[in-house]
Amino acid sequence: MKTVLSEDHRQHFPKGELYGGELVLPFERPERWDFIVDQLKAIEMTDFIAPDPLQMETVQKIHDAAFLRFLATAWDQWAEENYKGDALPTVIPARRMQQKEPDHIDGKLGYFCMAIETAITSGTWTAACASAAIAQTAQSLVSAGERTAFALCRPPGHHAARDLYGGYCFLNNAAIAAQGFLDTGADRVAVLDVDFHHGNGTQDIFYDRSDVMFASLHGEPEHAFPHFLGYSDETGKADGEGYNINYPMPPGTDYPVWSSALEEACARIDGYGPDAIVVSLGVDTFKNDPISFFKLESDDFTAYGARIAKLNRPTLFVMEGGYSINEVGINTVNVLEGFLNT
Ligand code: OKP
Ligand code: ZN
Repeated sequence: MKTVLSEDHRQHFPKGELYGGELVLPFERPERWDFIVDQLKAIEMTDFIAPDPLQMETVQKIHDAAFLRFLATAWDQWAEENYKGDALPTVIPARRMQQKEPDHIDGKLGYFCMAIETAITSGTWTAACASAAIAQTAQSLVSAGERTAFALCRPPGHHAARDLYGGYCFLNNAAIAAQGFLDTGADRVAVLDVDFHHGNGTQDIFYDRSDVMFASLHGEPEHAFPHFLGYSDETGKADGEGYNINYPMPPGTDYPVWSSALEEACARIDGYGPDAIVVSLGVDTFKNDPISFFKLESDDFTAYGARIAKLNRPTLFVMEGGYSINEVGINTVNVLEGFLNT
């Protein structure tokens, strides 16, 4: 199996994440990547390759032009203000306010965010583009006939919508990969999102489309980020009706419960008959994850990797979350091993 990766992810490392009223060391930090790479090296089942240059045409099918312009220029605009810290939003267009993109960077940050914990730094755009290029390159390997590939994306992507960043995400790597499959001849693509958090961005991007099915297992919005999407009655609209499937689950959910939801999701994906599957692979379902509330054990990751393999479709794994630093590598690689050994 090939793993696509780049050192450019280090360019995104905010000094702080807004959490519990403090700026704390970001949960989503470069060290996560090191633990995953170390574990990939230990299993000796993967070749490492660098991404090809980013193909912006595909990115432009997923994200709005104004949003891409904002991300590309946000840091420079912020720097002109001579603020002391990284770029964080302060004001958002809440209910009954105008939804118009302002000129001032303080307004733009709020206009384009879906959550305010995530800072933009001087290297954020470089890292986000590299992350998307990784997903594209790994997708093209699978489109060219590889059974699977691993896109070791960082920063993650599934909270990013057409015109929204936040929840540590800027460009929606999984959505860009799904679009890449369609542009390379696939008729139908399924995105299976196993990250603890609901993939609101991916859902929103494909909500009115039948060429991408989105299935997500996640913490109930009543209790878990992103709080404002991910209910089970969100089933898609227009052409997309019936192609969006959410499995919200309560605090304390363990593998017997989680895996029965996975079983249902797999049955739906099987019935859909996709030409390719994109797995939004977050391992923050782990019992010791510091910001999540599911109770999966490390061996459970191997088990569900094997279950995904039984779908027997070309499968791309795209890295999302996972914040229990010491186990993020083991749990991620367990999924890949479970898949490869099946
Ligand atoms: C990104 B990904 C919990 C705060 C949550 C943001 C979480 C972003 C998760 N008290 N803050 O889906 O792993
Ligand atoms: Zn997550």
